[in-house]
Amino acid sequence: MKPCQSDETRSTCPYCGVGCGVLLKPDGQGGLVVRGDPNHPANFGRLCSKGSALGETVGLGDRLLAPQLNGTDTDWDTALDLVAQKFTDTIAKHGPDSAAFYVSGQLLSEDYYVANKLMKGFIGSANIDTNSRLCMASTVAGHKRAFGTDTVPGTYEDLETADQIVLVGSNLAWCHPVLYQRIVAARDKNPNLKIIVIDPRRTASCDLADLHLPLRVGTDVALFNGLLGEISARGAIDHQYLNHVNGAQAAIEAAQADDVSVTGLEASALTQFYDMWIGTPKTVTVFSQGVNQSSSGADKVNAILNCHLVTGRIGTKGCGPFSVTGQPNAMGGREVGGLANMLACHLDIENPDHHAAVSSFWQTDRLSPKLGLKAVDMFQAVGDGRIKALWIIHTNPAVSMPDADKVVAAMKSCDFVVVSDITAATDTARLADVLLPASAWGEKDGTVTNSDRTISRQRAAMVAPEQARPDWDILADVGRRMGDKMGWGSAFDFGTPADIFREYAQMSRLGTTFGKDFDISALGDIDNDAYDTLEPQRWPITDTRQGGRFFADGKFFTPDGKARMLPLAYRAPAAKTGKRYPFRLNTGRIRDQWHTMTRTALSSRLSAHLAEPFLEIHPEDAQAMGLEHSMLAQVKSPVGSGIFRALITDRVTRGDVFAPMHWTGETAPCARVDALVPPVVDPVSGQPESKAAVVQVTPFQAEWYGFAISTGEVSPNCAYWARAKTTTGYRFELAGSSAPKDWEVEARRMFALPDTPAQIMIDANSGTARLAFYQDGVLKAALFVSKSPVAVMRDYLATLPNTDAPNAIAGVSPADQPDAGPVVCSCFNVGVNTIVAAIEAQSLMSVDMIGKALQAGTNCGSCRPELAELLAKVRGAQTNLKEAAE
Ligand SMILES: Nc1nc2c(c(=O)[nH]1)N[C@H]1C(S)=C(S)[C@@H](COP(=O)(O)OP(=O)(O)OC[C@H]3O[C@@H](n4cnc5c(=O)[nH]c(N)nc54)[C@H](O)[C@@H]3O)O[C@H]1N2
Ligand SMILES: Nc1nc2c(c(=O)[nH]1)N[C@H]1C(S)=C(S)[C@@H](COP(=O)(O)OP(=O)(O)OC[C@H]3O[C@@H](n4cnc5c(=O)[nH]c(N)nc54)[C@H](O)[C@@H]3O)O[C@H]1N2
Ligand code: SF4
Ligand SMILES: [Mo]
Repeated sequence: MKPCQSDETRSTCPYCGVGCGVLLKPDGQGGLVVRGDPNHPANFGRLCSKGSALGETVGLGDRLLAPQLNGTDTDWDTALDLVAQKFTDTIAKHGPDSAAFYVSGQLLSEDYYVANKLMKGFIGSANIDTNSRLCMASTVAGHKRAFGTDTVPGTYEDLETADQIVLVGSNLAWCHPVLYQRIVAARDKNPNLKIIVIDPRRTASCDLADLHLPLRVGTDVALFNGLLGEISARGAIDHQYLNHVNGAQAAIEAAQADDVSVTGLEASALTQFYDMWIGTPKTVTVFSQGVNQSSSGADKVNAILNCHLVTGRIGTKGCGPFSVTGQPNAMGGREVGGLANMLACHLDIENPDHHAAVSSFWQTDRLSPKLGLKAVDMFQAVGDGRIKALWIIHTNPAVSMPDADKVVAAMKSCDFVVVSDITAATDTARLADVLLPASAWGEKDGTVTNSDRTISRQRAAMVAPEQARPDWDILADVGRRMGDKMGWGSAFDFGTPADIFREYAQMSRLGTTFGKDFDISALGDIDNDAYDTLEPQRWPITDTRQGGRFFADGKFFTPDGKARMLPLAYRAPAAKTGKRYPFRLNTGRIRDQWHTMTRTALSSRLSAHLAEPFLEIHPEDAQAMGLEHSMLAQVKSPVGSGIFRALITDRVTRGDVFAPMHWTGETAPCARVDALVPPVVDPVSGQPESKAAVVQVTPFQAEWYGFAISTGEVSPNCAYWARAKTTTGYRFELAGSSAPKDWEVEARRMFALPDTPAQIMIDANSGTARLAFYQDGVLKAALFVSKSPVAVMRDYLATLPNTDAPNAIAGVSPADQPDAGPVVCSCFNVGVNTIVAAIEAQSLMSVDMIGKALQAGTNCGSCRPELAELLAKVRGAQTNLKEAAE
């Protein structure tokens, strides 16, 4: 692989916490050519499907290009004077705690630092919380309880040097794909590397698994208590290491008193798990949202840490607990103090010495003395009027917060809502009084910290369009405008991200002063050139220490320097299933979309993988309610409702259903999953229980189903619709509970094509309608309607707009043009039908053979687990992964 060329910019991928290095080159047409950075220690040149498609998501089509006041463009002075004035007036009248910032683990550390300094240090309230509350808070709490600090002990190399990797509540193949690829490569070298997946669902990550434990949702504490009891019973305790640990006896007794049968796992599977875990010293336990997003999330984390502490398996090569971060700067946010219950640099708000030191460092007498409101409480306070001025930056809470409809209502009722985003087309941005145009990833400079504490530079490869400005710059400007009147404007005199980074790095020296581990003070005097060329490096970065692992030496950051094991007992998820709500709703991610899809949905390649929101449901559950393949499922919970395409699969167990979190008011308003999730939180971490709502599922009684393609905007008016980008425009799935009187009138309205010539076939008796609209001889839009789920060749039809397509109305491809089917390999655009046909015709026997025949899976590798499943399916094994897209 070629190293960075002179015309390329070295930066970091803006998606997941793997933190891959990317090399960027403008393509001259407003896009970017993106490749993996062969010299970056996170990915060594690899990228996943989302990273590879970054270049397709930087266009200006949807960009917000000027500040807006109540939906009308304005200039920066007007917008920011108003923001500063409103926040100043609000805190003068109602006190600092009437203001709040809700920010994001996708902010750069420099953005985050300024937001935190402004709110905690000068507005004087700790009401700054972040979407990391929905993501990492349970891990932060668990780490602090066990280690006295929020620190990931190990490094990515541990995944390659381990003899066993246990994935707990982590779908690494889809959510941290480059780490998954590193594991695949490690296993090729070391066939003895064992993989265990602990997840109620059979996910793509099970492709590699030697053992899959489909435990009941929420029962991880019981499982790891079972393991701890067994470690003790088998005499596998590391007594020497226990000299550095408190609480072992009590933790073991509590574990022995717990009941592992709540996991629903068979005794033989449990024994196999115990044998494998206890018998393999070099074990890394990777955990993610199946652990964190739970009302017992912090306990789940500590249950895992207990097992590593009691065996001394921590901080050595190939060994340790490993919380993988979700967002690109989730870790940086924790370092900078982005959460409402911490100060910057791992210092504590309520510790008077820390408070005094930070006050002195920032030269402020306004530093908040108490904790602020955590995300769920914050939006409740917005709803009941305690918070009157709210600034939301780089996150979309109208979609991603639990009880999302109530969050929307809270924002609507709030006196003053500011939103900073790169687009106005989000559910949250639509609720803003003031909307501020932020520079996007490809235009921003700063630093991020990934899952293994490596700090990397993001560097701008493009110029920010029109009036867009970096988040740190907007925040600092408001800080100066407020401070000029209140006497602290100079605290925000930052000219560049390097100025902020220097101040932050200097501040981190306080960490060492107070016996904390986070310290990057060796970078405190970094000059602008050195900041520009900063190489990825793992903290701590001090005069005496660079990177490395933590805790093998038995030194912890608790008052007595010892780690703590905690006595834990299983607690069931807060909501109970019963007659009214018999199903448990699990939620999470898909391979090719990022969260609320404001960027990934701009790529037609990424949108072709799973083009529609879905509900995974077990075949027997579906059959019992008469729900058939391709029908829609109506889902109701105690707080909301939704409609999803039924995906009937034994990937989920009976009684569980799973839906992705990605769809929004913009892309499928009926399938916003967080409208169904109640605002229940973990009592220790405040993290919402996003994966364990209870719901009722029934077949949605559709009077008609539709499929549409269009080059332009479409305005559906029906109970269910879902939109996906195509190379030629959009495709829509539609369904309604009552049919319009006249399909031609409705189609012309929907496509805004009042006079365009059309081919029309309507059969009132059978309830079918087909309409294709042509302008100047090319297809502009088409609609296919039927009483049952529409059977047309969707992926073929999606390619037709803007061509002459004389037979579009047939809905099927001519015999000489086969339908490729839903995309599996998004790098080379290879569809499921093409792959199945090749496997059959060419007797392909391996994923590599598929690669040789079709290129599929040979670039980013993200689709390799699905190729393996397809292969198994065609070869007769019982798998059905691609049903999601069929
Ligand atoms: N493609 C893609 N990748 C992403 C993201 C994205 O939006 N798209 N987002 C990034 C972010 S911010 C995050 S936080 C990470 C999340 O990464 P992951 O945590 O890997 O992703 P999820 O799909 O949310 O959840 C993982 C699994 O937890 C399982 N689970 C649910 N309940 C339980 C339980 O009680 N116990 C156990 N053991 N498992 C359970 C689910 O079935 C699911 O398969 O992904 C990051 N990477
Ligand atoms: N049910 C359920 N709910 C969940 C989860 C789940 O698994 N299940 N997962 C939770 C987790 S782990 C997470 S991390 C959250 C994620 O949820 P969110 O943070 O709400 O999702 P994003 O789509 O990443 O929102 C980022 C927003 O920032 C905007 N943006 C992009 N670039 C910039 C920029 O440079 N500056 C600014 N100012 N804005 C920018 C984007 O357009 C977008 O609107 O969702 C949480 N919600
Ligand atoms: S694994 Fe994919 S999404 Fe995550 S940082 Fe790397 S390229 Fe980006
Ligand atoms: Mo996350």
